[in-house]
Amino acid sequence: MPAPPPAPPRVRDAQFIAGASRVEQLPAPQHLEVAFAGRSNVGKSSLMNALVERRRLVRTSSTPGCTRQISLFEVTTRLGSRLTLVDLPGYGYAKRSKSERAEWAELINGYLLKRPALSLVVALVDVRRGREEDDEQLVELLEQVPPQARAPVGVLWVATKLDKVPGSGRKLALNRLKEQTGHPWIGFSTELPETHELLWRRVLQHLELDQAAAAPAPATEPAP
Ligand SMILES: Nc1nc2c(ncn2[C@@H]2O[C@H](COP(=O)(O)OP(=O)(O)OP(=O)(O)O)[C@@H](O)[C@H]2O)c(=O)[nH]1
Ligand SMILES: [Mg+2]
Repeated sequence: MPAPPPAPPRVRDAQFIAGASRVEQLPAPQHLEVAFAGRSNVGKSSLMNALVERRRLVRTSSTPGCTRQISLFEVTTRLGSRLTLVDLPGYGYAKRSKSERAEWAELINGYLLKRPALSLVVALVDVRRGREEDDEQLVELLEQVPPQARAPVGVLWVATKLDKVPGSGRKLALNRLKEQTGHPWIGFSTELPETHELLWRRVLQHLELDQAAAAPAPATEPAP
């Protein structure tokens, strides 16, 4: 049977806007922001490249601790909506000096707690490791923001590197994570394009962007 045709590209344009090693250096927000958070090496930067359909827009590395700054990328979807994707340094990388880890924690926490345009955190966990203590701390951190300070920030949990689990075990692995944590998971792999589409859909749904085109056409009134 012939393979189904590839999905049309989601992204019209994606550009690097700014990088900052201190929250105060970030430019004022232009659009709703979606931040990618998770342990070092979990695949945040790679996932962003896959989402924006550019191989090397965001720097990645097989060595943990690659991303040291907060980087903002402006994305224009095929339907013309704009949003900002935010690459965060990874947490939990033990081989850094104590002061460096403290600096990163301040940077990540400062961004997550204070950025008014932050609308959604995509929280990444390696499908083979599951949710660990650092990841729990991320949830606790997001709960610290007083509700009156800004609109509530959504969290999407994503299990990365799904290609490392054999095809037959993928659904089971995601179900196991759901049982352990009590919330649903989206599986993702840079190697499995079908997983990119589902994540895009969830992100855009949360931001209420590009929804008109996705909704079924309204039933027309019969002519009198
Ligand atoms: N097999 C496989 N490898 C992946 C996938 N995603 C990322 N990787 C690899 O995992 C390593 C880390 O990827 P990055 O995207 O740099 O990870 P990161 O979370 O941004 O890491 P830090 O910047 O250190 O926080 C790289 O060697 C990637 O090629 C995936 O879906 N499947
Ligand atoms: Mg990175």
